[in-house]
Amino acid sequence: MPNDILISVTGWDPQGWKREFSTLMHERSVHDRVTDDNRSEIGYAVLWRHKYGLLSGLPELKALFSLGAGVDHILADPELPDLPLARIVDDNMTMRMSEYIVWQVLDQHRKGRQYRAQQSAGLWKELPQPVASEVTVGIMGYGTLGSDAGDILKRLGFNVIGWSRSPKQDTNVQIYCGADQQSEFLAAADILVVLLPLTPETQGVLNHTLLSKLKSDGPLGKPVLINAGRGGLQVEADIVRALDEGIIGSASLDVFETEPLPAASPLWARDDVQITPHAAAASEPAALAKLVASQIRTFEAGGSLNHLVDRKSGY
Ligand code: NDP
Ligand code: OXD
Repeated sequence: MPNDILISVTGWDPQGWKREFSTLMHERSVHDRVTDDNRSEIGYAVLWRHKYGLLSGLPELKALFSLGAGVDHILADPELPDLPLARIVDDNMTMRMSEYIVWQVLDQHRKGRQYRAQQSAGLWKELPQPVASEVTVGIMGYGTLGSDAGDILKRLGFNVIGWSRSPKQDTNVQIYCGADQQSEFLAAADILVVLLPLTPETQGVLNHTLLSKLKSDGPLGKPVLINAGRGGLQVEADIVRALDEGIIGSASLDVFETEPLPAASPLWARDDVQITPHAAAASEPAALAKLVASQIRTFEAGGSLNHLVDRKSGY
């Protein structure tokens, strides 16, 4: 039965992934391109921003794997075959994302930007500092990544709340749910952390109207935005406007409407915006190839794939 693996990635070097899969699954071939010779041998496709249309010409394809937690880059393929699609849920990735979120929350909370500016100016001046328990971190998208970051922030003493699509029973934080409770959630948040997937429902959700609903008189002064979900969630012109109008005080952005962020973007020059190049939680071949290889082995033994994407909801 055809069971070769196709690795189709853009923006990343495929060789590290090819090496890992070749070592873990040495009984089969691993390809980084489709040729007339291998087209009918490919059983599985491992994807990160693959070339759209590529998968529709593979007659023996049985399952698709995203090399990231997000799958918007796969679902946007207009010729995507109707096959099971699994995404990454892995401790290595979760830990990396929680590191990023905790780093940004603490930097914003402890006034890192202001102290760095003071150091540049040779200024010795203590700034007022609320204790963490006075600050509410609202996490939009309380799934795998959001809930792990939430747990750690809670242990650091922050008041954590979450927003998700469906209600949650067994969380140790207050969860607001759906459009009905969004305004109440936003009005309670001093720091808004965004870890939503990009779906038709969430596209452009971080706009001026939403940012205007954040708590305006919290212990940090102005509210803070941290987005590590997807660039398509945010309207960058609205973020710039909200910063200029003092609706938000600063932003940490890891993801952008267009990546790499174009040189002409007004975000680059702002000292109230902290930019990282979609680096919050890198996909590490050594860790994640193991997960995908074990999923393939389970699938071939007749078991079910974990972390399957629901195409209807888009995540
Ligand atoms: P999950 O699917 O585990 O969690 C997604 C959360 O978002 C869930 O709580 C879900 O609600 C909620 N959600 C989805 N749609 C809506 C909606 N319309 N309204 C309200 N809540 C909604 O995903 P992960 O936590 O694993 O990953 C989240 C995203 O993080 C990825 O999709 C990806 O885009 C991004 N990411 C970014 C990285 C980076 O380096 N910058 C790295 C890894 C991921 P419910 O619980 O009810 O389903
Ligand atoms: C992901 C990402 O979705 O790195 O995993 O953005």
